[in-house]
Amino acid sequence: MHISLDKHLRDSKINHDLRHLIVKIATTAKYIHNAMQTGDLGLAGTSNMYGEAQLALDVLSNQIFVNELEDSYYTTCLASEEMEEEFKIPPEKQGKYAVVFDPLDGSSLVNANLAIGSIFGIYESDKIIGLKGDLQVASLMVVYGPRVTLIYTAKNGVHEFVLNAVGDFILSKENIKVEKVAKHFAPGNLRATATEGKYAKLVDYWMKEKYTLRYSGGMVPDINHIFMKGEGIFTYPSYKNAPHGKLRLLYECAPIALLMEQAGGRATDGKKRILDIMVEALDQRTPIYIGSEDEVRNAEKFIA
Ligand code: P6P
Repeated sequence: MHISLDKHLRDSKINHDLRHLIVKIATTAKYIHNAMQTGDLGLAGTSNMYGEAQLALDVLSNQIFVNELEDSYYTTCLASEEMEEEFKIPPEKQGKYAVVFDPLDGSSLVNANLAIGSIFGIYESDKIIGLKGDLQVASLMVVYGPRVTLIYTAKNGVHEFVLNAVGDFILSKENIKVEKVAKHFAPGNLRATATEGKYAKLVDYWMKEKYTLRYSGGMVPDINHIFMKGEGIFTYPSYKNAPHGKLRLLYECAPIALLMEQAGGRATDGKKRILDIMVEALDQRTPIYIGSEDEVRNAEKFIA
């Protein structure tokens, strides 16, 4: 018997509002997927037949998520990689949850027809600055690939759902674990090996040990590969041009770190747990080493 996302959330005794919020995000992701299939893949500034300014897909995706989350009546405030400021929900529409998201991570890969994704973190809060990833009550990512899949945790383990032909997300993999010895590696920011000798040694180790490279340039599909294989390591280090790395703590690293820890993996900035890092700014960046626990600890020794 097929288990829908809503039924899985009910069976996990997830409270009414959080359950509806997660289902709302999943439903909205279907609109984004549709826009990706049919929408303008160009840059903002083009116009459609009505002469309306056409939105780049990531701007359009952000707009769709903001509208749907505001009208869900479950949110207090929103923050997105596509917005400079927090979006405060009007009092009459206020709920309990702050939602932070990257509406379309890796959107630059769309015109190469590579897989991309959406990432969400959910906090029971009416503000965002001062939070830590550990305080997330749930996080999820949607992978727009040959199949559209959604992976979520509400601190009840990690579970994957696949979008079926009639538009329902159906349970496809329950209690995902990342506990096997890593054989795959996803070394982001290889340009840093030119100046960061410790990172160069780490990458060299993986190559000498004949790890299999799996890196697409999209964090969501690259992390999804680790969940699906049950092993692997994804890294994106800092370097002189980006002393805090490239990836965002709030919108990318913290939601994905919660998923990885719930699956038994590890996620750090090379020293500190990602989920322990205080959010001091919306666009705060962090280096990230994430995946099979032993592999991440091994990587930490190289870059210490
Ligand atoms: P680079 C996509 O732009 C992104 O934010 C992540 O999805 C991805 O892991 C990373 O940047 C890729 O960065 O430097 O390899 O292009």
